[in-house]
Amino acid sequence: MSIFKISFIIVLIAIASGNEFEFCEVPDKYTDSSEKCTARNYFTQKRYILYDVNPPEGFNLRRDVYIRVAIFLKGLIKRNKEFQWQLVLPPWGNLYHWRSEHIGLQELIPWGDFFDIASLQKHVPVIEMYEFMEEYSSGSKELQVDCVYNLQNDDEMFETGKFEDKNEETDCSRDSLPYHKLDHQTYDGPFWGYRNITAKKVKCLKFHGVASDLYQNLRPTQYRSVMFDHMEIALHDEYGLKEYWKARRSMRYNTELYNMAKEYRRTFLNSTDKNDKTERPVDWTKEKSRRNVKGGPYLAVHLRRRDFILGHKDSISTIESAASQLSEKMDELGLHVLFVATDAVPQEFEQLKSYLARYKVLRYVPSLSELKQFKDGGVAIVDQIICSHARYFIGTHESTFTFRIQEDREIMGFSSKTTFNRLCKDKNKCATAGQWQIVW
Ligand code: GFB
Repeated sequence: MSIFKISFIIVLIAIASGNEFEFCEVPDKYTDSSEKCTARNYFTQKRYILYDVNPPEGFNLRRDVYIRVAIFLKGLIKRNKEFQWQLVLPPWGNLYHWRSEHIGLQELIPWGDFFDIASLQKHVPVIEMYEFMEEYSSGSKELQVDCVYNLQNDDEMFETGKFEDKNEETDCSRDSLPYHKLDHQTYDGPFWGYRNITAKKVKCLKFHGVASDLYQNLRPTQYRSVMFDHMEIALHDEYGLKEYWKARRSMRYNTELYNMAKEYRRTFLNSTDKNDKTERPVDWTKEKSRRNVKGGPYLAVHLRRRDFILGHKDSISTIESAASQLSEKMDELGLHVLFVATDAVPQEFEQLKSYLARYKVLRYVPSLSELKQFKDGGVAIVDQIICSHARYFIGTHESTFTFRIQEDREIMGFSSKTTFNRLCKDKNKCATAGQWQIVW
């Protein structure tokens, strides 16, 4: 009899007797605990958590929502070992800011195109949507999620300003709901753009509170898969604390994006990890607290334009004022090279360059093949990586794109005063940027 058959029989005996099975290998690495799992868990108790975010939200707020969900899952795994919990990564797509129409539709993009999945998995068990589809529907082309919770804000709380925790099922018959009943056990809905996914149940939830307040809605003996839509409504359990930074540190980018940024820095910015003291362990769990990173010999700015010009009138500067603030800082630091990460239209970038003719002013422009392969999301990450390696960084007030760069710099070990800086609307007349420093 083969070793596999013998092991399988031992497992069956263990299940039948209800005993703990000593050699079971459910990955305990996520639980920080030495408790053994039961054989029953391993073979039958997989449960899947899915989520989506309000469609207009941009790429970098979505990255923040991932952190909330990852910490939610980590806590769940610690607390409930009966089941084997997995987080299904919602594919990227159809974002308002991704405008490169000439490269075709940017939808159903797996996380692996932008992030390093193995790094995420060192924090919590995640799987790509396409893996979930294979695993869950066992070969069938159709897939049905057991229950969708559509999270909704409680308008009354926003009107009165009195906020209290709430988790209350509510009427789902609003016209604006994107889920529609096809028959008594089938709802269709957006489902990230997949036409072959439906839900058995859709429930609406007036919700106010931290993500872990949603544990009570999982009902794992009833549902094998649960999706939370509008997950941005759930608040962080651990904002800014150690667990937050662990989740954030696990969000290493796809290696090819690091390589593209590295090549650009070397070629145009005279910047290498060795000279800049930005060498890092490949494994994020081995990375240690430090504050001695030097950074490449350039100043980087994130100059957010487009919808921000209207949406953040009180803090967005003119191009002329931005140029004046940047040249003043470069002179103070003795830097002559400026890297500009921006969503500005080409005319605005040319205008900025014309004000800064004394300096070398650069912007990363991907080749068509790079753009086709990594899309607008990948190009934005390359911009962020380059900014995160600069000797000094100046961002845009209240932009989540800027926040993610600041976090990367905190993780890498820059002195915070080189990181938490912002452009002011009018030269030098604004409060300094909030400092969300890393906790190790
Ligand atoms: O990432 P994001 O949510 O940041 O949205 P904010 C901005 C998007 O614009 C990025 C592009 O994901 C990119 O696609 N973008 C912005 C850039 N700056 C750059 C840049 O320097 N380089 C490149 N390559 N791309 C919020 C939005 O934006 O602003 C909200 O999420 C809303 O939906 C609000 O529009 C006003 O936090 O800056």
